[in-house]
Amino acid sequence: MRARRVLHTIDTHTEGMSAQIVVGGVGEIPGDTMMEKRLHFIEHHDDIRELLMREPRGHAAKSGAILQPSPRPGVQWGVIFIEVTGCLPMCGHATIAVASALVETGMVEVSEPVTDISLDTPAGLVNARVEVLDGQAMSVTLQNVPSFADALNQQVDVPGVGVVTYDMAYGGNFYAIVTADELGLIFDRDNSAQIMERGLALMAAINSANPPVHPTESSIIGCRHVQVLAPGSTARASKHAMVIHPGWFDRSPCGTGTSARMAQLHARGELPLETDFSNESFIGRTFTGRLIAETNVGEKPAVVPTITGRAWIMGTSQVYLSSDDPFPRGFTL
Ligand code: PYC
Repeated sequence: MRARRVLHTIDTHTEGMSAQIVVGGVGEIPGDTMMEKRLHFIEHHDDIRELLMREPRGHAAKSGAILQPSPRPGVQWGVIFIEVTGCLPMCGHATIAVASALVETGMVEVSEPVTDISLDTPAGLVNARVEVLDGQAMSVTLQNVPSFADALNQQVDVPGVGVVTYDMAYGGNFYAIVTADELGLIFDRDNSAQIMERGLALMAAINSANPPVHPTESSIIGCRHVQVLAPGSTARASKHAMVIHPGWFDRSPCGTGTSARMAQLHARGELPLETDFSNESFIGRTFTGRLIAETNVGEKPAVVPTITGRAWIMGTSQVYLSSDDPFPRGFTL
């Protein structure tokens, strides 16, 4: 075997959702900000994402992150997020995984009972407060990027469903938030194929009729996540199925989706600051969210969310690409 590429990774999951964290083998990606690095990576190195996320090394719901030096002075690490979806501006479950892995492998200075890690993401600065016990990361609380309700009570005609009312909110990615009832869905894992199909149909309709655009970062555009709310969801405890482009469900409760949901509830006057909010994933795991401040993003009123969850290290890998491998960028079926 002759390796064309060798990547060193820490393999984790956050409440059931994979995050393969690349800690070596990529080199330094050019850019004066993490957003510039992300855009450079998308243009010049997307083959690395495809190699790891697609089959045969990845699968249809794989996710990960690439560690980089942060261009901001004093910030410990920069992160580029890689998913089957593409390179997200921010990913909460992967950030929880990164913070846990940095602590448990000694890649940051660890203090007990709490270690604070500053992380530079394409969407902005994130602080990860890790609760540490005997060297183990027991939970991580992220202070996420400012999040906002972009537009409430929007309507769009969804082929095969009819006119659907939804809210659009941002928590590091844009989320269309809709009830299962509104899409005519029975909320049940046995019905996941229909939830996926209608969620993707709503996403496509929104992107053709009224795609969201971030008010201060024009490269963050379009909706690739649909949060389908289960009946009985409230402003204190919500359950959802997260439909993600091009066709997978988040296994975790979704950090950026929880942030967007809290911003939506706050804009509706239903979730005050300093109040716990529990968000349950399609597989029954939860993150606890909390809004800690109000702010603005451009002209939009926004909130600062925190998200608490836990990740587990599953192993480490050396991922090889042989020089004669017929699938250097993997494949999808
Ligand atoms: O946790 O933010 C998140 C996330 C985004 C996509 C999958 N997970």
